[in-house]
Formats: sequence, C-alpha cells, structure tokens
Amino acid sequence: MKNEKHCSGCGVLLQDENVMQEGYTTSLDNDLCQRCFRIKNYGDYQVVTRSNEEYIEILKSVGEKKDLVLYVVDLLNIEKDVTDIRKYIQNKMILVLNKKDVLPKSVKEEKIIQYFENMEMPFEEIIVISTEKNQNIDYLLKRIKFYQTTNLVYVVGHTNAGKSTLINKLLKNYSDNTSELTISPLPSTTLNTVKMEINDYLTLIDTPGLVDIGSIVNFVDKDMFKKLSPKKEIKPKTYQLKKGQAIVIEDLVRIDYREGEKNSFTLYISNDLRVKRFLNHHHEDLKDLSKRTYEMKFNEDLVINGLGFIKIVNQGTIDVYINKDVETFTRKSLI
Ligand SMILES: Nc1nc2c(ncn2[C@@H]2O[C@H](COP(=O)(O)OP(=O)(O)O)[C@@H](O)[C@H]2O)c(=O)[nH]1
Ligand SMILES: [Mg+2]
Repeated sequence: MKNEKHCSGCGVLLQDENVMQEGYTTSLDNDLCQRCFRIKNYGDYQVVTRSNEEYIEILKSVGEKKDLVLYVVDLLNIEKDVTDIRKYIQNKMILVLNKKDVLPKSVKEEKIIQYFENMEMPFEEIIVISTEKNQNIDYLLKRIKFYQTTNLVYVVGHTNAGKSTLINKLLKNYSDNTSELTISPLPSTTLNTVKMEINDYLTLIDTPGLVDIGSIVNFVDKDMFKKLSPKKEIKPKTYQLKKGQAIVIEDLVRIDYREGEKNSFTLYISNDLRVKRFLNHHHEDLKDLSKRTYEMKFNEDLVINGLGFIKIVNQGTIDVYINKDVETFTRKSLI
C-alpha cells in the first residue's frame, strides 16, 4: 500500500526509499522528514527549489473554498502590488503585515495601516504584527474569530513572510498541540499544505508560499545572505547627496544621484551592511552591473527586493546599478 503520511514540519509526503528524493525519512514511523529533522536539530539548511506554478495551483484551490484567508506580508519586503493575490483568491481575507519589529520603533502601526487604507485595499482588515515579539497576536486571533466562515483558515503569502512562524506562535499561545512547523531563514521551507489544529473551532492551514524570483537573496552567497537579513530593529542611515555623488551598499548596489537639488537618502536595510558614499562620480565601483534609471518624485521609496528600501525626499534622477535579475521599483514613501 502506498504511504499517505506527510511530514508534520513541512507537509511533504514521507518516503523511506530514496535518500536523494524529497520526503525521505529513515522510518515511516517518524513524523518529520530528514530535511526538517536536520533543520530543527542542527540548523542545517538544505535548499529546495519550488516552482510558482505549483503554488498558484494551491492558491486557486483555496480560492474555490469559502474559508477565511490570512495573507501574510513581510513589512520590509512588501510586494510591489499586494492586491495581486486577488487574482487567485476572492475569499474573505485579512492582510497581515508581519515583522513590525525590524522597522524602527518610531514608525507607528497606525501610519502603516493608513498608508494601505489610502490605496483602498480589497481586504476585510489590515493588521500589523510582530510574530517574533508577540505583538498584536491576541488581536489577530480575535479578528480571525470575527471573520472566519468555517473552522478552517488558510495562511498564504510569499515564502519567508513568516507564515509558519505565525502558526507556531498561535499554537504556542492558544493550544496544547505541541507539534511545530519547520521554519528557516531560507525560502521554500514549507513544501506542502499542513493542517494545524488550534482548537475545535480553529484549524490553520499552512502553505508553501510564492517564491520571489526577483529577490536579491537568490544572487548572494550564504555569508551575504546572513548579513542582509535583518535580525534586529533597523537603524536607518541618512545621507545628504548632491548631484554627482553616489551611495554603494556592499558589492550589491550602487546608486548615483545624477540630477536634482541637494537630496536626502534614508536607507532601511540591515544594520550589518556596509555603506559607502562617494563624493564625486569618478569612482567606478560596481558600474559593471546593469543600470536602470528612475525619475524619483517627491517623497518616494526605491525598493530593492530582498534588501529593503531607500526613502528619497526630493525629486531627482538616479541611476541604479544592480544584478540585472533583481527586481527594483518605486512607490510612495512608506515612512
Ligand atoms: N524579525 C522577525 N523575523 C520573523 C518574524 N516572523 C518570522 N520571522 C523570520 O522569518 C523567517 C521566515 O519564517 P517562516 O515562518 O519560515 O516563513 P514562511 O516561509 O512564510 O513560512 C524565519 O527566519 C523567521 O524566524 C517576525 O515577526 N520578526
Ligand atoms: Mg513556511
């Protein structure tokens, strides 16, 4: 008979036949696959690549149900268009903005919510939380109870937004259920849907998440990956630039201020990243990377997928040098 047991950490179908294949475990009596076991016990990450087509199928199947959906977004890596998810899912949905703890404390929750509400978001409600710091989790649970249509609630979003961490937190806070989902700093930790029962009235369903193909994390080595993932509250760095001056972040990005009045650039990126300012354009560092030019309007952010964002106050022209496959875009300033 074919095994039907799934890993309780990542949802993959367990098998004990091929070490090289996903879902391998030494014995089908185990609850975890070997990969989850190693992540949990040794912090030993193994990268698995997942295609977004597979996830989109999962989203579409969630869209066929009537259950409430939590759409989890990482505040430092907000997608270019958070309403895109509505293409696949029409269900009642709460937009959960996670990792509030990495933004400076001076950034108020109300201000973030206002920012989104000004764009007329198609969500029942927008809630800012920090799973790590246990911020607003009680309130989130209250609102889940208020909006839920059945006892099932799906948790969707991009990989690394903190979906599994959030479900673990809800389990820990409100249930006797001692199982845990596998979490890790790397994308594609959760491989399939996993049901987690909080109580008789609420079961959360974890999903793998969309992979950000345009994220800078796909193009850096392990050490740089660690450096650019903020673990603590970001201390913003502000630089006053005149035209002809430039900012360089590690060997990742170069930003040349080409045209405009004296301007203020504030970086919201991991504190561990080294930033240099060049006072004239004679330095050629990183100019071999691919170039894109933006006409910044008053009070906009330049967003670099996976790295963070740069608030630029005045209008002006900038040249951005970066790996050609990393997504960048501008938006009205978040902060
Ligand atoms: N700073 C911070 N990190 C978080 C928070 N929630 C999750 N993380 C981290 O984000 C990474 C991805 O979490 P995970 O739950 O695996 O994301 P998933 O792919 O959406 O399931 C892990 O390193 C978590 O520790 C949070 O509220 N604050
Ligand atoms: Mg996960």
